[in-house]
Amino acid sequence: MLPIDVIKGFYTDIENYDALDITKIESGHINRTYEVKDRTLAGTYRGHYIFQRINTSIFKNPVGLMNNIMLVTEHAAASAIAAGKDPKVSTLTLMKSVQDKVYYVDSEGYYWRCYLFLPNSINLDVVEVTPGTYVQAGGALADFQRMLADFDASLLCEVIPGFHDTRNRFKNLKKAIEENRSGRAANAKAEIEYALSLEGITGTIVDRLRDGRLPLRVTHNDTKLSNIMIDNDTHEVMCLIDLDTVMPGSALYDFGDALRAGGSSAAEDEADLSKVNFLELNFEKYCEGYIGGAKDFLTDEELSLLPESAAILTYECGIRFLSDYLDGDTYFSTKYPEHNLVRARNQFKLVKDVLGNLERLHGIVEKVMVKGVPH
Ligand code: GN1
Ligand code: MG
Repeated sequence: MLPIDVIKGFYTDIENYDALDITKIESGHINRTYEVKDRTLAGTYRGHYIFQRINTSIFKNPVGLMNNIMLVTEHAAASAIAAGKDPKVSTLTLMKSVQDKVYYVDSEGYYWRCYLFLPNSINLDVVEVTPGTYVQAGGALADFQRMLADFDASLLCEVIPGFHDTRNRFKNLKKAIEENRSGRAANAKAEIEYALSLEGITGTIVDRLRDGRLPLRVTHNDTKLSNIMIDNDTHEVMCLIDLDTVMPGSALYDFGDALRAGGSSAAEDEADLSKVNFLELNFEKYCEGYIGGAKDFLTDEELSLLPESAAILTYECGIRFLSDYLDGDTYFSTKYPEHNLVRARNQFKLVKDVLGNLERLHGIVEKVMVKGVPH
């Protein structure tokens, strides 16, 4: 339920509280989301908003999280204006509350926020997914990073500390193996052995971030297709949504994670590994969109590690699934007992594909760099 005092808690242009259309949006798994349309007495729509209740059992610092979103959306809006674009479609717009914040705390202590609804928008994954979709997805990430390229990422708090610290994720895996809390380690011998054999890749990104070879940037951390909004008529990309996990980090986190999901021929929990392959065509298309939009601000070091990042981020997710399997499924929700092990195997299959094809993938990056990308 969306309490009326929450709606009244924000400075919107809603006048007609008795005739609101309120729809619960079921697609997100973490926050509670409502779409709110305000009708005039004549029945036409005026205000259109998204209200969300922040899940504070996952996001334990809602004030820091909202401060991150406020800083990032304000900066992105200013960049859009400077580039002659409409800020209201280039980024999300937060409404201020009567508590003089970008959030409202209700009488039960819940944190709420309100965004302007992106006009005439739909999610990128609701239209038919084609190779061109990956050009668009890569372009959306490039736009996001470009708008924030001159933003001081150290101003942001780490919403989930060490989220992509692959070395730390590896340490957690070793701990999970030693403790074997679920008693399932014997079922996962091959996966454990494979995971441990790749310790060498765990420092590739984080070590370079720490010693300054890679720049600290704003990362989105959830660049799946359903978090990219497009115009319902033109199908042109508008912007990325779901800014909860915006944090300081490496551009390679977002590129690698996007390919983890978007480069695969199957869902991340497909158990039949013969169906799980890394698709070079998707990699190439994503590179066209991403490099096309980002090559003027990406460093040579970042460009040189794009293929590796796909392997590292996929590996990292794989060891998180494996650790959770060994811990007894305490983090990711599962539908059957071996679900996390199946996911880990699936991710490791992709890692093998990427590591076995690094040279070809580097060739694709070079080809895209040289060819340039039609816009
Ligand atoms: C989680 O909840 P969802 O699907 O957006 C996880 C990601 C993983 C993903 C794997 C905050 O994302 O890091 O890549 O599952 N998000 C968090 O399915 O842990
Ligand atoms: Mg998310």
